[in-house]
Amino acid sequence: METGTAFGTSSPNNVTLKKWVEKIAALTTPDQVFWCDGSEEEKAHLLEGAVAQGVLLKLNEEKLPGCYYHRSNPNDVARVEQCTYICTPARDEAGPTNHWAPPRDMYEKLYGMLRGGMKGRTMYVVPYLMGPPGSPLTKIGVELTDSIYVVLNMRIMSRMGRVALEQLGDGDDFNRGIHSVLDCNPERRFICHFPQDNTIISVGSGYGGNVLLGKKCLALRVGSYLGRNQGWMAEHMLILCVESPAGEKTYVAAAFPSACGKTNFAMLIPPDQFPGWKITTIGDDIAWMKPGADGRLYAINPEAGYFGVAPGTNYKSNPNAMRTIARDTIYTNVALTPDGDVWWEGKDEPAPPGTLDWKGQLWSPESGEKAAHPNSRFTAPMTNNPVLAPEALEAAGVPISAIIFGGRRATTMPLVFQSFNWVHGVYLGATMGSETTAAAVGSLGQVRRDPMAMLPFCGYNMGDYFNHWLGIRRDLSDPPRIFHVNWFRKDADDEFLWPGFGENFRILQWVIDRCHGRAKARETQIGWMPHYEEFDWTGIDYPREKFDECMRIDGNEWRRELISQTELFLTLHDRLPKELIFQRELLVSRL
Ligand code: GTP
Ligand code: SPV
Ligand code: MN
Repeated sequence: METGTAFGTSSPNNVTLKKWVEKIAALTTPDQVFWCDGSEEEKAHLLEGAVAQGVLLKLNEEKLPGCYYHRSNPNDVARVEQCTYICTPARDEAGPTNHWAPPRDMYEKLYGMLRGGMKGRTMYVVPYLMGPPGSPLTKIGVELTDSIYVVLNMRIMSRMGRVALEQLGDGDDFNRGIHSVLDCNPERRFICHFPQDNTIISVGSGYGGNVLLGKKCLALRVGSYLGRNQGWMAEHMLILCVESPAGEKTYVAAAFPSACGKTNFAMLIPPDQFPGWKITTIGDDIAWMKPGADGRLYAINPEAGYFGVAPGTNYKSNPNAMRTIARDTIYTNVALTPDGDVWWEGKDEPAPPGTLDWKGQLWSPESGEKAAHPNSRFTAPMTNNPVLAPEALEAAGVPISAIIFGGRRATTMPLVFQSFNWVHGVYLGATMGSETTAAAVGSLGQVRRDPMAMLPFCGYNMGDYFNHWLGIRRDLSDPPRIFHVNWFRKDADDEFLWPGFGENFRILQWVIDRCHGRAKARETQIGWMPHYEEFDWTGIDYPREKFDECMRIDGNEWRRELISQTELFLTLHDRLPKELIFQRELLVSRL
């Protein structure tokens, strides 16, 4: 084995880590092993290499300083839930909502595929932290990968390099992640988790959530398993801070399924009619939460960057995201303009002639195809965000006052309502439904149950997960209030009934006012709901009739909703907490 460059040659003294890296190198037989330190010099070196290999294309330095462009294999553009496994000794531990395989069998199969799999390539050793350095919630991971694209993305999405090795010291408590693109064959694509071993193995993909192992694999699937055992929660949630003109800060976490508005909500700009109000971002995708000594629920964002949906992002819908991705960003599967700029459906200006689509083909609006893949993404450091909350960088975490659940629902679900209490709120999360999106391979626009937006991400039995949610309440003397929202309800003409984006601030304001005991609500069959008068409607033409339509509880729609919820409960019957069955009965009798 050679170490052909001055970069990447210095390995740390940690014996456990070194032995494991040697073992995997012996299995995968890369041409060289490259130890990442996370430095600026190393970044420049890696970028140069990625461009030379054609993995990345340098974008227009004047328009997009420090930005790069990547096209993935067209067969590899989203998460693959059917190839994602939770490998626990007993099938029951993974539960009916996860794919399962016995660890022994899966290790054997994966090691077989990995044998010699990195021949001719470099194996990068990527040490990283999920969470701010020094936070008691922070976890250490090491990802071994043969993808330079993964290294450069992990560098943005996590605290990568020396900082992680320093926190590890001579310890052996780190997540072991192995990733190889192999030949990027969908038939040989597996994303496997071994929660008991704190190990992840991902083969056959080079895309986002399948391969940035700190994100969905560690921070959610393995994280949720660790959290259950250690008394904390790993959730698919954004975290934001609402600051009032008087300087009052309220922290809110919200779980919306993939491509259902977390990044947008986390960076929201209040409408002009609310001067002095400010939203700052703590996180846009993942929250780790733990009850504090004061009985409140504290949250950190384990990530350091945003891997966000490009289509639909523009200076009107999300100006803060546009500013965040104006520099030092990697773009994946968007369209490329002739002057080295990027484009996607729903960007501010139309695409200039000569634009190439995400597959590299000459594109025009008449082609009838999308120029950018619907799941095309940007990877940007969170420190680029003009409204980054300073708390995002601090180890202590923020006390959460409200948890919001929300799905993408054309019907049934009103714009906003509040749960009666914690158990009812857990029921709202547990029974959440949402239409499927391009974030995962499969059919689009089908309503499915996606409990707490965690269906693809819960690393153990979903029934036990609900129990964990209920149990956390015991450590909270001041629990967050729980709400449900739906920005996506449609009218008979298939138009959204609610303008969404920045206007969501109006809803958020009612939510925080409820938390502080300042806003009124009426009791309905499904929860507490606001009156039209509760909102400040200045600056927006939103008549009462439209609001009523958006808030309507339709008996027939709720009948279907209950049947669909019951199907999930039947699937989970043997571990479903009785509290949730009672909640269902109460709802039926109220309806
Ligand atoms: P993941 O990164 O996949 O977990 O997604 P996310 O939840 O962060 O979703 P994101 O904020 O990126 O939004 C996904 C899509 O929904 C984008 O195309 C947005 O433009 C659109 N969207 C976000 N918020 C709203 C809203 O309030 N109303 C409407 N109609 N669309 C929205
Ligand atoms: C999601 O699908 O929820 C994402 C994108 O946040 S990925 O990291 O690809 O899973
Ligand atoms: Mn996500």
